[in-house]
Amino acid sequence: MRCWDLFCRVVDNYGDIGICWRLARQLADLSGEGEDQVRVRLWVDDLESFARLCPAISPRLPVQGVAFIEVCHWSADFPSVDAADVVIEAFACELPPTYIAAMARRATPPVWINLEYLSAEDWVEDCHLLPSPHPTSSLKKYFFFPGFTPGTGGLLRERDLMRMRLAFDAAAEAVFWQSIGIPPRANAELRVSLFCYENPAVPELLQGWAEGPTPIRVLTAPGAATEQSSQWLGRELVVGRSVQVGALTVHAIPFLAQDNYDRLLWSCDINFVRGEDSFVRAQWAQRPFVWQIYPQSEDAHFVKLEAFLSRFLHEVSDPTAISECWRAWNGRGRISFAWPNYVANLAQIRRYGEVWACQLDHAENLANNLVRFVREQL
Ligand code: TRH
Repeated sequence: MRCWDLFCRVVDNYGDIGICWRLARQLADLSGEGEDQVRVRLWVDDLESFARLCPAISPRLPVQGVAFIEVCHWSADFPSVDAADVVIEAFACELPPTYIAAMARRATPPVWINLEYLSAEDWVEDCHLLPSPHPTSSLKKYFFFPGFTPGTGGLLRERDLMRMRLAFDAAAEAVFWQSIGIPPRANAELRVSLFCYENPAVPELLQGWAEGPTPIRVLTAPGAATEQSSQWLGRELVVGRSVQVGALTVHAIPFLAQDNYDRLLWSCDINFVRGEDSFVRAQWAQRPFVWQIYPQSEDAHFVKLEAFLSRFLHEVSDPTAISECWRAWNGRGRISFAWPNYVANLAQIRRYGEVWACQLDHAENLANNLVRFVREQL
């Protein structure tokens, strides 16, 4: 049995803890034997944000056990603890100096890994698993890059995800809608989830939907999606209530527990997602999705966006329906011009998403890749 310490700082938003929580659960769920068995301790500096994704978390407890994981509050006065066999520093979150000293004191140095952000760019394969010596000790840190190709660390995916996704049929979907207080689907209604950063294209998209020929119910996530929808409507949206304008019904939903957010993605016809984790989950959902990438200064994020588009659309004969819509959603082009072509091709886009997810499913998942790498180092 090996002990793994996973460190997570919530910088902003939910991606940091969303990814760390998935990784912790997937590591704890590995069916390894002997030394490949994993005991996970997760250090998180912001338990309030964590509790939104996982309601079983109590923000007041310094130490608690959830889903076979020891969850510890990472407070300013870090306790004196023994360092684990494997240490994962998520997104260069900077480990406490006393913990680094404990790592250096071990007879066998721990395998120290910095988990990086996901990117579809080519350079990722060259940098994946590069070591970096620590300046004042004999410790070494490895950079572990998630990615879409076999030369990278792969993607987070539960070992039974595709089976669970397949088992989620129309009856399960109906139960899910009822559980979050959404009425059954009306005939021909298009159901859309909307999770985004502040985005100038939101009002234009809502206006187009309200004036369009298809009945659409949009489920807005807390934050920018609900706030911008409220502004467009000229009245505050109340969670659980719907407002109708023309063909559009806007319905604000609460922040869902992470597993329920997955079910939401599985249940909608189109998902607007953002950042990293919801973007990956939308791919596993096998439903058409539109990605708003995390914006960076000097438009650096467009390089990442295009890198993903060229991988994703590699085998699509006419990629413009998707690429024009995604670019417009990210500020390049008009969403009202791109949307009609997108929605006209929805059936094909959906079929293509299924093929894409099956291709990704053939690759090893991130947790298994991590365990294999650790085994090679120790
Ligand atoms: O919240 P995000 O914008 O996180 C981002 C990205 O990770 C980005 O790369 C990083 O640099 C930045 O944070 C700091 O989007 P993301 O990555 O999709 O994470 C959202 C998480 O919240 C994801 O795990 C899904 C979860 N979620 C729920 O559990 N319930 C919900 O109702 C919603 C809307 C999201």
